[in-house]
Amino acid sequence: MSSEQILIPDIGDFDSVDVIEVLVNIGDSIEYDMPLITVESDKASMDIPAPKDGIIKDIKIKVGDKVKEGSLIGTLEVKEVKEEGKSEAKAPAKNEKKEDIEKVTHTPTRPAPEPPEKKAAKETPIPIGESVHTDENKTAHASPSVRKFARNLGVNLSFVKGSASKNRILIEDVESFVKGELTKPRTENMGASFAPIPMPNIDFTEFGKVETKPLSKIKKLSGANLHRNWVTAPHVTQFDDADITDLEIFRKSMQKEAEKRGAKLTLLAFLIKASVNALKAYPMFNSSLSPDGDNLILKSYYNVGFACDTPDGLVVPVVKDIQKKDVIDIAEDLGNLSEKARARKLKMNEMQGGCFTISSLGGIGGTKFTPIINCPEVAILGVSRASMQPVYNKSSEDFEARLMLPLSLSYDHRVVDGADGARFTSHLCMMLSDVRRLLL
Ligand code: CAO
Repeated sequence: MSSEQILIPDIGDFDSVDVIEVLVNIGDSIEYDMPLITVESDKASMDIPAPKDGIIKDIKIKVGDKVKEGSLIGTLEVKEVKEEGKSEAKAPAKNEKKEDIEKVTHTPTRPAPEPPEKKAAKETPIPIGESVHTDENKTAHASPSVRKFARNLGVNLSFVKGSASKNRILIEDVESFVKGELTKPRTENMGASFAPIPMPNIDFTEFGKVETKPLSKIKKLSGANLHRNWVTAPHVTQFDDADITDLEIFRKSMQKEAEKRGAKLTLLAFLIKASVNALKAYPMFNSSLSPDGDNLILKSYYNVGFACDTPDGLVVPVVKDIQKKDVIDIAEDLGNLSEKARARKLKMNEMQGGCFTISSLGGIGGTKFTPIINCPEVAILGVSRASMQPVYNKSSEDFEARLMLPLSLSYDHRVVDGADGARFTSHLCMMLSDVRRLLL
């Protein structure tokens, strides 16, 4: 065995390129043409292959170094040549090198060189991440070694988000993409035509100035939950209007008493009270499906979550044991929990154990909306802005101005039938329009 220096070969017109990956370690046994390092210019990335078979004795460069033709990569203990021609050391000639370079610019009009991985891609049986769109795959920003890694796993790189500079895809990105795909709910039974097609990867800067901001942790987490809940539970939304004219008069008359106890008596407190009454009347709304979908778990406790808008995103604190509380107790809990939510001081257990959720946008505006169920709960009540409406009174045979509150109840149709959905909102409306019943 003899030692030889490994140098950067002729890499064409580039004066200096960045080392973005070192693919071997000291002591590694390597074969001729195996990629040793990956370098990247502002337009392309390419692997520098081993000039001969051998063992890596030392490595003189690291990620982030700038190199050019002739820079020292390290030392190779060269293996004896047994097969004629196999370990013939040669730097790639200029015309060969061009084919190795993988363009990463998005230039669809320029035909890309025949990808050496095309044949291997054909051999890959089932790609992870929907169908393989070879054109998009080609334009993904990744080094040849990462491409090879992805190809071996059947991953379409156009679905993988790169975490390195200029969104370059690393091996770790491919690994976490695969992990994510494997934990996604299975869609085999949906049939190919129902599987979602991939989101187009649009370069918005082509149309104007843009700014990219990272999503907050809360937004990422709630987004994943909302998406799961939306695709898992077949949603139906039942609309109704509750006459809260008398309730509002009563609420205002009770405000002073509530203030003495340090609470602001809000409409939401009454809505929670009325919801618990309706949950007792229609227990299937106070249930969850067992994870295997074979049983309904009916709860004998009454905890109601409420969607709270915070500067960092949506959180859902839970008011507990409502059956033991009056409306002012509930109002106190609402005040404390909302304050904590906005100060990011909510504890985990203050967001757990909910049976039903209320999302109130009434203080902001809007006439109706369809809330997404907070699974594994089976229903959620959306509340919009109350407004004065002309309502026909059968007794007086005349229209009266009444304060009407729009309600939207989304429920999981696997658990709740349409008729029960309508009964539940009717019950709620009855409770909200008759304060005496509500406070009984
Ligand atoms: N119709 C008309 N006015 C209403 C109303 C309704 N349905 N609900 C509340 N209001 C009025 C109140 O009377 C109050 O007015 P005053 O200041 O004049 O008294 C004002 O709106 C503020 O109401 P509030 O202090 O009672 O607060 P709230 O109970 O409406 O809301 C909370 C509390 C935590 C629910 C709210 O702050 C919030 O975060 N809402 C957003 C929830 C959300 O984002 N849901 C969407 C989830 S899905 O993305």
